[in-house]
Amino acid sequence: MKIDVLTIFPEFFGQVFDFGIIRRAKLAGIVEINVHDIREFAADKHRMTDDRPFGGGDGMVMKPEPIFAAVEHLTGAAERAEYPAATRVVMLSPQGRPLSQQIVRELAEDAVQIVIICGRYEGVDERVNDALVTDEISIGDYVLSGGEPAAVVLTDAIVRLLPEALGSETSAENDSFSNGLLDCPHYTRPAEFRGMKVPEVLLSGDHAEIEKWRREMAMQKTKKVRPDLLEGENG
Ligand code: 9D3
Repeated sequence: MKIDVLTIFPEFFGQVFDFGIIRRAKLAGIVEINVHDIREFAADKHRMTDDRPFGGGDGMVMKPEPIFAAVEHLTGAAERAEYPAATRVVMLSPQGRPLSQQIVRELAEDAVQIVIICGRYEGVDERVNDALVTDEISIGDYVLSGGEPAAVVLTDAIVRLLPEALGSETSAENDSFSNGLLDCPHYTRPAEFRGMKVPEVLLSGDHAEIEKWRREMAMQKTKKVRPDLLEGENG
């Protein structure tokens, strides 16, 4: 898979994709991640990426031309209708569909190339959404200063699902949300720490009882903090 991030703050990403599973996936050739400065695609002499909103109002709007030029350069197609098969262009914005593990799974399974556009200012010229974007996504109901942190979240969630990215040490099938429940608590040595004891059942060696306990704890935790997960199809 190829992931291309479009941003006016390329330095923001620094070494953020150079650790853990993402680093390993890159080294194994499972994913290629490139960050591009939208300014590099601005044709005017001041390399302007934003301008004042038609109709008035506060703040600035990201101009369409540099984003169209960047997406065309990266996908080889001028508009959504002409993208190569399995190309997705994601707009990260507060107006998007809330990100879920289902959306992450779909992108990880279907996409060969994902272009991620990080918005800034008050917004992006709507013609970008109309002609280029295949998926407009929000990462939740809180206000960020731009799409960059969301691009890190989305990239991380996708890459770890790519076949062979996780390796043998762990499995995406055991994740919270893939079974619709939050995870159970975990313990390691020492068996007693500052008077706090590890639950007896985990020391018992009775694997059937341990499984039962873990399922019960996961259910209790989910009921308490995420009852919405038990109320239907959410992941
Ligand atoms: C004035 C109205 N605001 C829209 C709700 C303006 C505005 C706030 C924040 C415009 C852009 C932003 C920057 N946020 C993102 O680009 C963003 C975001 C977010 O703020 N929350 C959750 N997910 C995302 S994905 C991109």
